[in-house]
Amino acid sequence: MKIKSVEFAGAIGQLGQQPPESARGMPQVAFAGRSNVGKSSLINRLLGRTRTAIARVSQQPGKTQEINFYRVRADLGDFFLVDLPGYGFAKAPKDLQRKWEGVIDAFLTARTDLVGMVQLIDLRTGPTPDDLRNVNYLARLEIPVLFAFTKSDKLSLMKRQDQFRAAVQKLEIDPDQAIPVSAVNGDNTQQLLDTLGDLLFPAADPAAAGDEEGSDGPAREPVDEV
Ligand SMILES: Nc1nc2c(ncn2[C@@H]2O[C@H](COP(=O)(O)OP(=O)(O)OP(=O)(O)O)[C@@H](O)[C@H]2O)c(=O)[nH]1
Ligand SMILES: [Mg+2]
Repeated sequence: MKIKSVEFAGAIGQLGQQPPESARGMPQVAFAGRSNVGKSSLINRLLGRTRTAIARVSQQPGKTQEINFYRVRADLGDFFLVDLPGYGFAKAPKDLQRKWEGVIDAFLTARTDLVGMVQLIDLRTGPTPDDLRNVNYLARLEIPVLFAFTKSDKLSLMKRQDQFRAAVQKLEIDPDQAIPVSAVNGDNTQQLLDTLGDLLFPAADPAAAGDEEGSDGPAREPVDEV
């Protein structure tokens, strides 16, 4: 999939607010993960906005404080990328954490146009207990999930492979559901974009036509929390 243009379309900052009007009826894919895991950075990279970021990035966890909607025009069609506030930010006050859980839960429960999620996990640490909790939560909501293991540039090739195998095992997922990525050097980000294209626009994928295997996408079973 090739991105043609992108614009900020609106945000949900409070319980009760709705997604922007322009997102209604449009396929959406949301990015979830721990604060500081690199959600906004990956979104910028996928959208080709490495020089002039559209999603704000910070070294301080807790940067994204709204559910942000980006309208994307791509060769396969128009869609929305949704940047969620991160979880697991230890310094965030408890009531703020609860507020965000409520806002995100309301959006995900009411979702009508969300076709799937990208769950980000830091490749260096692998899935944390917070990550496993979120993955189970998404499985309970029956949302199809792709896994992006971030910051792969921080590891040697050998370590990257070891960490990838360990994370896939811990998550109990098919390796095809996961991809190591780097927002810094762009490693595998085009592959992730192409996979998102298949998820967002299944009819546009000639390989999917006449698929006999009856694959119903990357939905997954809950795994044990640690
Ligand atoms: N080396 C490296 N650093 C990265 C990568 N992706 C993000 N970072 C850095 O990690 C930090 C956090 O990145 P963000 O994109 O703001 O993380 P986020 O998940 O959006 O964080 P919140 O908005 O707080 O939830 C920043 O300092 C980024 O420059 C990557 O692929 N490689
Ligand atoms: Mg962010």
